[in-house]
Amino acid sequence: MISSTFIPYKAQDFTEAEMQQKARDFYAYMDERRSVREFSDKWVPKEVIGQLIMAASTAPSGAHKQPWTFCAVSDPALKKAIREAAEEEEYTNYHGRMSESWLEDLQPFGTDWHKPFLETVPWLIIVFRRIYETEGGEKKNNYYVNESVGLATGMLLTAIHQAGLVSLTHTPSPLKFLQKILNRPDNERPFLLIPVGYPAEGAEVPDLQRKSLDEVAVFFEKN
Ligand code: IYR
Repeated sequence: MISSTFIPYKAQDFTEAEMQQKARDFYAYMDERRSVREFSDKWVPKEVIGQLIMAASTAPSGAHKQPWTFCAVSDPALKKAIREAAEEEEYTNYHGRMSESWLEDLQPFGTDWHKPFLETVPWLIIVFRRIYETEGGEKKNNYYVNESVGLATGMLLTAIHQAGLVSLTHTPSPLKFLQKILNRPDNERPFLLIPVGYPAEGAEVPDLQRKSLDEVAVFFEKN
């Protein structure tokens, strides 16, 4: 329950020069984050995964409902079941369900329906959207669920990066099989599947260019 009392906000206190430096450094650091598809099987402790999830769960959310559930899977039998179901859907995607132009757009990434990393990686985090809560036997819809869960997931990816680990934002589609395999309740809907671990030795990533500031921002300046 949210308390209706207010407490002072502890403001951070940087000089403008410090702020400039921090902004530059953080951009440079975030620019090193890459989606990785080749994972090592090296173990990552459960406590670390828990802390990363707690960082994600600090995201803002509609009416502070925190409408997310993060399922963290290291059980080999479950990882195998998830891999098999994901590969079945992806096989259909790559053999007819995705358009020619979509397949063309994916060419540079070298993806196909094989998803061995779903078993190799120490942890799979499956993010669920909680579309409603049941309070006193009554269904109450959550607010801005997609926005909230998208924000939390972005913060999760940031937390994973700053811990020195790598992840992949994996979107097997449709995702419904995750609900079944993990036996999640009706108010939860799968959102994303995120393998988390160390990169495999010699892992490679596509040589991508990111858009410039001019391409992604428009400033409407004061005089
Ligand atoms: N979900 C498929 C296909 C895929 C789609 C997009 I858009 C990507 O950026 C990458 C992959 C897969 O995971 O292979």
